[in-house]
Amino acid sequence: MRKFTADIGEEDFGKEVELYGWVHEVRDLGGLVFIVLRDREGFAQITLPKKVVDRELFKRARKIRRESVIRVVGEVKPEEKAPNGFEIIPREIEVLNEADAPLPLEVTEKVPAELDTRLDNRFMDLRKPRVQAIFRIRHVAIQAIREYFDRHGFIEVHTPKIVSTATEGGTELFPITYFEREAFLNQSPQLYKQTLMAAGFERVLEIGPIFRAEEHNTIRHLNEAVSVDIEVSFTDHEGVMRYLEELVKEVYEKINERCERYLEWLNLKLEVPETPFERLKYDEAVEIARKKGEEIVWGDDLSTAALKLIAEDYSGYYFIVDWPTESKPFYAMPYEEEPEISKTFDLMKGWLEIASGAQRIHQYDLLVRRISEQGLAPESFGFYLQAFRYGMPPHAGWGMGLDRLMMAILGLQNIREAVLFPRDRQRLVP
Ligand code: ATP
Ligand code: AMO
Repeated sequence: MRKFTADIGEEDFGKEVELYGWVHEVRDLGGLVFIVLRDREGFAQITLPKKVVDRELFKRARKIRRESVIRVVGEVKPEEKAPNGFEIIPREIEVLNEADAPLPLEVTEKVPAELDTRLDNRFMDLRKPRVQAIFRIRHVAIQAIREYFDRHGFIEVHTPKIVSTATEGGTELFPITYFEREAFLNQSPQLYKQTLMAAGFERVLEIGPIFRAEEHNTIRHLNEAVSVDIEVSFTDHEGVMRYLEELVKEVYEKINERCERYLEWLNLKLEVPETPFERLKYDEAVEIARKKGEEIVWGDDLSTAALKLIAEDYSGYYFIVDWPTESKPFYAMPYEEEPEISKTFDLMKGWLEIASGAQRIHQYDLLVRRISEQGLAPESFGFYLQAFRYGMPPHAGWGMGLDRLMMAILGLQNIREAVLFPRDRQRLVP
């Protein structure tokens, strides 16, 4: 019977199983050959005592090159010294695809490799259980996000990724040629998810790529990232912050429930964060950084240096709320009684920004004014503005970088670790 290595247990002792996988290691002790087979769920020891197995098979087995793909049929025997307490005495080993030598990268991790070398040989790097684990956990995180929002009455949508305008400030756009016209890769589904509020969907979720022409090379910026976006009608910024903190907590819980093996491969124990997350006002955050010696002009975004100082006091998840209106995009709702600050928030984990969101302006006139005040041309927002003229409900929403969330949950040192094939200034392949 075909099995994954991890599914083999006591009930299989004395029975024959069929395994498919890669040759992780071959140890040749003369009269005894061990092949460590690796599949997507773990390892199995294939043991070939010269005196027991077929002679032809024994001769072939000791020559199989590492990372070749094999099929093994054999009997499961209890063996205390083998990983997981069993070994397979093979009746048959079929090489389905032989690997070349030398290998471009060590899957056994006996030799450490630079991140660049790993990313250059990503297919091979991804074979490492520790690296596989990241993506198995990322899968569960996405599952948890979908389940959470499905339960809360959201519908999942897909909006265009080829667009005609910027939404998050004009400097970080990738222009493309769209027949006779100039177009761009979308920075955020912002305008479309808001437009869907005018369409009456009330609660939407999108999980999709965003593109930003970030020039700098940092451990937290990608040029292509995956963003989890929501937009909700008849609520304010506080309403969507509650979804966000509850969601983050639930993602941790579901990972703990469903990813025991993968957390073990990463040598990680996840502590579920407590909700509600603390709300730190922008003004208070500025004060903390200033007291620690950082010069900050009120109204500016918080620099990485400032955020690192703030994170000395706030190491877990927390919100920075009530940002200066001028530091946030045009669609953010200013407080009525104090319009220089806005109903906005960033979700932080220590110094790392995970998400940002706001209550939105839903009044046409105010929106046009804010677009102009930010030095943008209302004419280029035609389809978007139109949606505000014929019945736009009050609404709020946020966007969360999925890659950043994974970085935060798994404690990864570089965002590229959370992405299969990362795109950065230097990297367009693989
Ligand atoms: P987003 O870009 O989605 O708003 P972010 O976390 O990428 O979120 P930025 O606005 O890009 O945040 O940057 C946050 C702060 O970090 C800003 O003050 C910015 O000047 C600073 N920053 C950005 N890139 C770098 C960099 N490469 N090195 C140091 N500081 C940086
Ligand atoms: P913002 O520009 O803050 O907000 O982006 C939302 C979240 O997306 C992630 N992110 C990135 N991740 C990796 N690499 C990047 N270059 C990158 N840029 C952004 C971050 C960030 O917090 N329209 C608003 C959201 C909203 O208000 O609904 C927006 O795009 O985790």
